[in-house]
Amino acid sequence: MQITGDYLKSVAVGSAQSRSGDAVQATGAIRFILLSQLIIPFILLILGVLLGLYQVLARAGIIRSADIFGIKYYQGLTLHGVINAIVFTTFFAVAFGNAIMLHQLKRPLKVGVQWASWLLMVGGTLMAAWAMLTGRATVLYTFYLPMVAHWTFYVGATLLLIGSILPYFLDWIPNTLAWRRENPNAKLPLAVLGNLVNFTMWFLIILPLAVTVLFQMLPMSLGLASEVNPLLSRTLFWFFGHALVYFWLLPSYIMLYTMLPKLAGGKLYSDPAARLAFLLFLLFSIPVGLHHQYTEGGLSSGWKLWHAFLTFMVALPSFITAFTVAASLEHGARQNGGQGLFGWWSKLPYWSREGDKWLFAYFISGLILFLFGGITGIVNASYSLNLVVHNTAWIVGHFHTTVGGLVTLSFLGMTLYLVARLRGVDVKAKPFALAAPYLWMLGFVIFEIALSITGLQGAPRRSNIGISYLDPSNELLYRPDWLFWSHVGALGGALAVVGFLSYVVSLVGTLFAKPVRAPEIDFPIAEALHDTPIPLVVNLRPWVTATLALIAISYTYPLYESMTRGVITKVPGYQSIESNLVPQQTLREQTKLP
Ligand code: HAS
Repeated sequence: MQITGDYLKSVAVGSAQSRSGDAVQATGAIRFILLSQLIIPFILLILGVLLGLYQVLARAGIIRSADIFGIKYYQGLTLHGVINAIVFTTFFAVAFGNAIMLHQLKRPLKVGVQWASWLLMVGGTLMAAWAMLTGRATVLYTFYLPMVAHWTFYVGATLLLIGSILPYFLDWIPNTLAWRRENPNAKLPLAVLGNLVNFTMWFLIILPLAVTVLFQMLPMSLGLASEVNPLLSRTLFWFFGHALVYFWLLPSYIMLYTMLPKLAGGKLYSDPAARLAFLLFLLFSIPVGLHHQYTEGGLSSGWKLWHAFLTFMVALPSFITAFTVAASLEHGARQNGGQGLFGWWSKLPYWSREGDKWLFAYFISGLILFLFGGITGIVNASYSLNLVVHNTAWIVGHFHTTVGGLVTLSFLGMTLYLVARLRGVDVKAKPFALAAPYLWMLGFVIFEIALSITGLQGAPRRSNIGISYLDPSNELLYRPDWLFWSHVGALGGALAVVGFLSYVVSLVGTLFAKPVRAPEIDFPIAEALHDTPIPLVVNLRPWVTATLALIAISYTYPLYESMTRGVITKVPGYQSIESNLVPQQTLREQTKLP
């Protein structure tokens, strides 16, 4: 079927199963929009990744200059976090969502909607990028108050988020309803269910963020308000901020459930288990935000404990995923001739260059990193253990094996895959494409171990410790015991960057290769081994109702407490970076022994 920029009538096809694997051709405006939704964030990601290298070298005390190419430490940290964790992920989730809906439902996307979404996202990103690059927004990617940025940062972020939700309301929901009318007895394709769950959650969490941005951050930045309640801002931010991590994760889970089993040579072990995992994410992803605020005064411990309990519940769908994915891998490996208790591990296509099998390397490397990310996440979630690791380098290790691990690797792999399909070319420089995820994984395993150790030793996060605790000339603060592992962490970070550069070689080669076939969208969708229909996981509606109820139960009182017990702070409004910076020399002098 050809999907052009114009509206096309859908084709009647038998069932959801028979659709999977059918390619749709992509041309015109939709092809341009999809390709640019993948390429624009990738270009920004190059800057984001290089600034990550700067962070790790600066923190280890290997670079001690006040800035690099004019970019100062917190400015670089903000760019690194916002580009990698917000811009790259959001653009990818929309592009991938569009491609999945097109491919699975075989219904066209509306060109007007897609252009509106594109313009808002690109325009918003440019505004926020201007604020960050000119030093007017050094508020980090967790931009809650009382830190203040220039108003363009907030407006830019708002436009990006509005643009990202438009396709959900104006394309995907109408297309799903139309598909449902045509196929009243068919099961919604699994990838479509995962995508709809993800963007339903996305919509629900954008709302609390919008409240703090529109009613607290913007008025403060513009100097229209002179007082603010930072506790309320943080509670609203984390209402958004934890589910945000599952907004990053679910596109990866869609790939793990629907594509990885086929690449491994087998079938998805259980379709109902996969559906249950997605629906449990909807239920438990949002009412857990207080686990970021365990140490925050003003919120009572009973509610923090409730959120801690729900945080353990949100780990459940990942445990289900670990089991289902492992079983699917085993099934695939045994189809390839694998035998014995562990002997089948050798029959997986770790290094295969055949067809699309190179993509397997991205998923398996991501899964191995996610084992570390999952374990450290469980530690973070524990109310008492969190006191040991909160605000330390440990947390940085955790999120570089989750969002920086499975999420980034699967997004990079799928970007390369889709760019090749949408351009009608074969993936170029496959050995580089294959080496990239393994180098990245090895780098971040080393990085994770090193940062976990320095975190347990007490090394803080969000701090340029290279010019304080790791500066031997600083008699008061110097911590030689942090030095070794900080350098090991820098080595890990550098190795991951080498992996990324290897990926860049393949992506750029693919981007400029001569087309050999018509552009298309196709995915290696696996069939399910166990596919018994279970009514509990077929209908979204009861899950959405239960989700809303659980959010209301979990957030009504904490929000009331934040409003009534939060300390109201006087604020001067936005001030330029120069007036806020403590010169490096002054910092050194302030911390010298008399
Ligand atoms: Fe987290 C902080 C708890 C998952 C991201 N998290 C963060 C921050 C980020 C982040 C960015 O409770 C920092 C925010 C900031 O800047 O302040 N997190 C959890 C828990 C989970 C979890 C319980 N986090 C994620 C994911 C993220 C992410 C996913 C990004 C995508 N996190 C926390 C807490 C904090 C936190 C506290 C606040 C800490 C503080 O004090 O500030 C769980 O969802 C994790 C469940 C995962 C598993 C792993 C399952 C394993 C699988 C792999 C199987 C492998 C196979 C391969 C099959 C249970 C699926 C085997 C094959 C072979 C060949 C071996």
